Amino acid sequence: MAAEVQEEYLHKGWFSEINEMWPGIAVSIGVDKKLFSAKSRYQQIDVYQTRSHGKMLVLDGIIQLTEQDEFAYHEMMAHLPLMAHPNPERVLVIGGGDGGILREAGRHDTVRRMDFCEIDEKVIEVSRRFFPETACGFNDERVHIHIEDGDTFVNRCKSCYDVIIVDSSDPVGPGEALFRRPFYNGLKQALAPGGIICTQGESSFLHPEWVRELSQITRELFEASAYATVIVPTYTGGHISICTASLGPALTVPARPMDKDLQARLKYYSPEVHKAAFALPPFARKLVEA
Ligand code: SPD
Repeated sequence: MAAEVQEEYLHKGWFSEINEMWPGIAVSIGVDKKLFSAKSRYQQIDVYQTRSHGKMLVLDGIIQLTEQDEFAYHEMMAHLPLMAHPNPERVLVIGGGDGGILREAGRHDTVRRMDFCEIDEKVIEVSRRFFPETACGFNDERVHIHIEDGDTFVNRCKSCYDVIIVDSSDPVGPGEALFRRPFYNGLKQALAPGGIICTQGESSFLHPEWVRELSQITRELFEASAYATVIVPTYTGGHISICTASLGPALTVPARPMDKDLQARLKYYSPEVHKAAFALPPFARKLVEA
């Protein structure tokens, strides 16, 4: 039914993110045409030319990024953990075949190696073709690509990384295992002393159950954990949460000053935004403390 309604809207020039994950609510974006559509081994991949937000990447009917506002999500997912670490050298990025997190992580001079693990090679290929300004992250010579399930990859690593960033899709389809306790155990083991993880944490408005679950898991496993929020107008709800946890001190404030040249290139992250992002309204604070 949802697919039929979605098709009907498409004929009228609107992509509508109708999905059982957020019943009764949907973001709609005006589209000029579908630029690409294919089914990979794992998921349906579509690229649209929107009327107002540049090109848009959609996986299994869910918006992953638009060229106009992807910077907000990618900057916060990368710079929150990297700035909370005093000297991040070894970074692992799981998921996010568009390369946006790699682009942002690569802006840090301290970073010496970035391992990148993505289950669906096709997403990388499509992103390189249609989103060169996001996928430029793959051109960094510090990046080592592993086409593999993140859960399996992480279980082979022991004390390897200063920062691990999990840019997953939603907990339906290939991303589901990345929201479960065994995966977080694996992340913990893969961290070097003082290491930090940062994962896509859904929304306190739309998915309180996932926020509660991830908060409980990270609180039990790590020394410190905290939830942040980033505004992303083209995600349903207009925002998304970021789950962070550390084997070291609290990560709600930057651990070092930000390089001035780096700050000048950013559009969303700043040390002030870092601190503010962790301030939660009471209903959300209750969820993360439950
Ligand atoms: N509800 C959408 C969640 C998408 C999270 N991943 C985005 C991938 C961008 N690199």
